[in-house]
Amino acid sequence: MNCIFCKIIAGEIPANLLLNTEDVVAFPDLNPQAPTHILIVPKIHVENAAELAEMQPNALAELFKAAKKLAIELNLPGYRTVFNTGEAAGQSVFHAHLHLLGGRALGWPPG
Ligand code: DGP
Repeated sequence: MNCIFCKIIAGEIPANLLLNTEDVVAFPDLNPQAPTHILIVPKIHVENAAELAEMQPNALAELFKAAKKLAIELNLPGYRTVFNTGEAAGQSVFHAHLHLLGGRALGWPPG
């Protein structure tokens, strides 16, 4: 399967793994939108968060637990977690991933 995140999980493409558990990996986004921008990715290949909820709900919870752990480690006073679902919402990699953003004031509504 030609999936960039599956290749990172398999160690075929290098990434700075900040977390590597049974179900989840986390690494910095290549194109950061904030001083802290980490991708938290389930090891199972599913297209989006809703599919992950159907296929492996426990891994979905693990993504949010990982976000909390990383935010504490990085001393973030607050953070934003985002799933982009579908091209119209900006999804470009079709392997589910949770964006963890922080380290600056984050405006609302998002763009
Ligand atoms: P999204 O647009 O929501 O599908 O987010 C995909 C993100 O993945 C995007 O912000 C850039 C990031 N990305 C794409 N390819 C790579 C890669 O090879 N390594 C890393 N670290 N991030 C990547």
